[in-house]
Amino acid sequence: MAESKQRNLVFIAIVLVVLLSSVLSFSDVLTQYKGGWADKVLYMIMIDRFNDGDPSNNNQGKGEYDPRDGAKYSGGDLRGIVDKIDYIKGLGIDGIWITPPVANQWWDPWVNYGGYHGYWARDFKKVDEHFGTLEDYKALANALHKKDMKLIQDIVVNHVGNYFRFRNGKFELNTGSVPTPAPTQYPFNLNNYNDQAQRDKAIYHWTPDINNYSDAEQKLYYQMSGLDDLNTENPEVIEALRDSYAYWVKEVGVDGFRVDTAMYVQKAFFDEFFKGEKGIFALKKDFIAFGETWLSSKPYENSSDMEIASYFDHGFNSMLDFTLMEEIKRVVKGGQPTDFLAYRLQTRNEILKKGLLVTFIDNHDMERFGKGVTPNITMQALGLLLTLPGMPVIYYGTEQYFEETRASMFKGGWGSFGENHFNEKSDMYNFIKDAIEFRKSHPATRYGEVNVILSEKRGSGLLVYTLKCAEEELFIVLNTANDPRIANFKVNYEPGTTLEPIYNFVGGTSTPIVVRDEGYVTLRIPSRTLTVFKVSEEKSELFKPSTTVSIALEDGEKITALKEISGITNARAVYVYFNRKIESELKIEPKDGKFSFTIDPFKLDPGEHIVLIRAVGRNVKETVYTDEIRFVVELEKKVLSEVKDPLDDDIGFTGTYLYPTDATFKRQMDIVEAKVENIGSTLVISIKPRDVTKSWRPPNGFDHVTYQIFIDDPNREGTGVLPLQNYAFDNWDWDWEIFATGWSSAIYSAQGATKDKFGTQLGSPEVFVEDGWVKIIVKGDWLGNPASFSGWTIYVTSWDYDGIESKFRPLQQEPKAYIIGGGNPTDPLIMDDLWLEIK
Ligand SMILES: [Ca+2]
Ligand SMILES: [Ca+2]
Ligand SMILES: [Ca+2]
Ligand SMILES: [Ca+2]
Repeated sequence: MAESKQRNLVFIAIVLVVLLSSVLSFSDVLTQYKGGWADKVLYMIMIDRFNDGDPSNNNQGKGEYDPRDGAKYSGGDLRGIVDKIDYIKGLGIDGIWITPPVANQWWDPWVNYGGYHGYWARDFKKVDEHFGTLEDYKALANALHKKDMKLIQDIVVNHVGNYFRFRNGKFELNTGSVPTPAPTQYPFNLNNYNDQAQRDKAIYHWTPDINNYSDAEQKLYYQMSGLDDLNTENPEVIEALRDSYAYWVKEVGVDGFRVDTAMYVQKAFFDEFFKGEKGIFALKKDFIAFGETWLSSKPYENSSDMEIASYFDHGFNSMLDFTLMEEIKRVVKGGQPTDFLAYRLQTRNEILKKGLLVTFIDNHDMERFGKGVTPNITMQALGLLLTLPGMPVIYYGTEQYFEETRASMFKGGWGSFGENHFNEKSDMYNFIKDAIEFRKSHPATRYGEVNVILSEKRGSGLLVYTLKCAEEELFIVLNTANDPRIANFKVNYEPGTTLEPIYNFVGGTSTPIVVRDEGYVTLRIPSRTLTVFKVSEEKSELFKPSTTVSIALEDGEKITALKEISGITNARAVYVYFNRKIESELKIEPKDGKFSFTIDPFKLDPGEHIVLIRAVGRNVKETVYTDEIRFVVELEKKVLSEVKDPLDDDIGFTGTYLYPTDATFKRQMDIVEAKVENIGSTLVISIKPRDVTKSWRPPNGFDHVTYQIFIDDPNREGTGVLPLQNYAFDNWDWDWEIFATGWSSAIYSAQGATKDKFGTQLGSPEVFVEDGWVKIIVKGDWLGNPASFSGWTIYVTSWDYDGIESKFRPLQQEPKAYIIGGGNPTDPLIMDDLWLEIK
């Protein structure tokens, strides 16, 4: 009786919150999370790779354990986590998210891979033998709770391991599966389609593997990567899953779930699973459930953001923020326009009103953010994450500069190089610790609404925004470029207001900003920094300079040819800046109050550019600026070279190479045709592959081929070595390398390139598919804005890249599911190639 009354009250409270949230401001809505999950920072742990607290459980004697092999168990366990709670807590972490601890399929002979990661269940209600016992799990929960920390369990409801398949329409059982040929828990053990009684129970969807991820029907009801798809519409399955997972809440005291592969299960399932009297939420107060829906939105597009948010209407009270992760990667790591991030942050303002977003920069299923970049870039991304609303998650090993996605923290595990990595003195550990401390003392980082003031439409550079909540307003300045920037713009503060820098995440500026007449501020920001400013109570006296300056250029003017710009000033010296780059500074001494300079559009990329003039009078105090004036460069696209390539030559230099045997491989690596065009100093490289496939949902629109493209400017000295491809030229050298896959892209200069290492990353070119062509846009800024491409050569090669392992697919004598055959490991990793020569 009392309980149902309480429930009614809860119901009324929820209705009120829903009603109010339509009229409440953003920060009012977010402030409701106060004291709850929005105040927390999590740490994600892959149990097998974190710490080994009990070596006796490592080897279960079925050939499934081998720390030298990344596909097998390494020995980490639940007790190992207990031993390292102080290390985790020391970072300022409030809770951990662990990969599934449940009993798994240890080895799948069909794919030659192990279930050490926990996502291939054998029994949802039992702790895996490698990770310990139920008592160990309870001990972990207790140890965490004693330190006021939370425990989030990763759960899977879409599938178990891979115990059956349909091949060419024929049903097969995975009889060689280790340790058992089928799940051991009822009713999931009823997986034999050939047994009429089991077939009729319909515990599974009796369907083939997904081969098209854009088919909504396949996504829900087919087998994802061969993993046996549960019939999540069957009430018996729903009940068994609810019972299995309720067990961990009741028995162990788990505080929340992260739900794997949520978008492969129909949404109505989660209504039943979480809500209602028998639902998971009824078991524990303040329970959190966040879903994994790995979707990415294109720049300036929010359909995936909205799709993720739609799960708030189906049981989830929080969701993983995949679109923010992708955007941070594109902008901070990839050097793409900060305006992309500006758009995403403003989209999030709306979504955060509906539910909590769980934020991250990488996880166990993707290349680590820090892979291949200098630590200050990772720090910038983390600084951003830790000053934005949402619940941040730090993936284990980030604090120790890990680059390998699933490397081990403990010396006995795979990828550890025989060392323990629990170093509380590492700079990154302390960086994260300080950043979390800053977050906890500044409510605007947790409940602040983002208001973007300035962003960069051309590429990397400045992003300026405020974060405002009831208690405070912060002013954030980010520079994602590798060079210092200057900007002059209007803000919404009274003249004389001072903005004090209160935190520098990666060595920013310590100079306060004073708002000048008419609300203008000028920023000079070092490369790769993030600085937080706060409005100071004190007002500064303003000096009124008598300097004047103006130029004869209309805002928005089109420029199609060399153009001289004239100006008038009473200053001693004027300084011209293009596109907010301090390094572009051009100093001019005016004569008789006049000056002029030239704009050369051929040295600029097409599109919008900015020019800013600083004029200095008798002394520095007498400094004034023009407004930032925009002009638009318009140039025609010209074909520089085009070449047709033979069919069937995707066989390597030896003529013997064979594609991997997995069914998703077609003839993607056979290049049919290629061309290169220029628009001013920007190059557009187009490649036509024989087959364009999208078997694994690649955001760039193609998979199972990666292009390594080498560009030579004959006036520069580069290198003849092709990194990681077992090949070197002795009579030709390249200056830039483009790496392009369906998931990622990079441009490297030859500087620092060796046979084992890419050169220096300059950015991330835009890559997309159009009418069967893979197109790559190489900005002129990266190539030093050459006035002509005459005499340049481009060498195009194809191979395939494994994004999870972050390496080129290996070459061996025998082809395997994901291994290229017909060669030796030391032969060149080049399937097909061609040359583009520019006259
Ligand atoms: Ca162990
Ligand atoms: Ca499914
Ligand atoms: Ca299967
Ligand atoms: Ca070819």
